[in-house]
Amino acid sequence: MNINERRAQGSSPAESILVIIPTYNEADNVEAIVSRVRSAVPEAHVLVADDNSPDGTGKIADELAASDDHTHVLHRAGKEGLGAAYLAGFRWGIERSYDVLVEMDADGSHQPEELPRLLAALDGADLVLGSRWVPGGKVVNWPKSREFLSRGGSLYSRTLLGVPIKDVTGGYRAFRRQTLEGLGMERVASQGYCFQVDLAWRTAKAGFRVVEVPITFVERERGDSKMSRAIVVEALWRVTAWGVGHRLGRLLPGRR
Ligand SMILES: Nc1nc2c(ncn2[C@@H]2O[C@H](COP(=O)(O)OP(=O)(O)O)[C@@H](O)[C@H]2O)c(=O)[nH]1
Ligand SMILES: [Mg+2]
Repeated sequence: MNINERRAQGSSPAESILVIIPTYNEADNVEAIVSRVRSAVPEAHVLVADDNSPDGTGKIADELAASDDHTHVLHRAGKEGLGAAYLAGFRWGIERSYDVLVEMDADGSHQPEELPRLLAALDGADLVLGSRWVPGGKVVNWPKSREFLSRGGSLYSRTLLGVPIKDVTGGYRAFRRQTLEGLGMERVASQGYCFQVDLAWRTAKAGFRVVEVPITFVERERGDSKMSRAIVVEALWRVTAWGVGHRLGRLLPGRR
């Protein structure tokens, strides 16, 4: 029985949803993104996971939380990367027993208005990925260099790791809590954007159902991207090391 049938029967309460938004210097974006999420999916709760942004993002988030019982803030001591912020956000949400945990950027690239479609797809999936690289998926205003990096990064990871996912680096995702609980999150060390590859790969390897839903990714209009050479280098070496380990493990008898 799926969740809609259970709801129709009244045998289960509606699923509780937490949208986690990591922020570092997003003072120009945080208010708009929280308000768009709250309008698009009014029952969802929002957790802003801020790494003590020097531009005061955390303070703005506190003000939003003070006037809305569905908005929460997780203050972290300093900049530790996207991966660490999400892991802390997931722990916060799991402790409070949210059924669904969503990843979303603060800069408007992941449109909250598309969230209902991602959540609907969770009916037949354990992880739903908002995907730029499936039919119907798009990017708007992205420089060609970023598109090349993203498509290339997805193709490299997909081929090396053998994951059947077209957009394996994307960061607009909806996880069932049980999926996250089954991934061995305490062993995740990825800091930057290869965190997304890491989690998608773990999810597929654990045998969970992964579904890609086309999204329109819109490049940010305000604030700066945190993408850096160090992030690309980390992704490249980690994915390569995982891929080689994975392939050796399959070649050597007795090792799986
Ligand atoms: N808490 C936290 N958030 C981060 C960090 N790095 C990036 N983010 C957030 O992650 C999201 C995606 O980052 P962004 O710079 O837009 O990356 P891009 O879209 O790949 O250019 C944004 O909401 C950022 O504020 C970090 O070290 N800590
Ligand atoms: Mg961005």
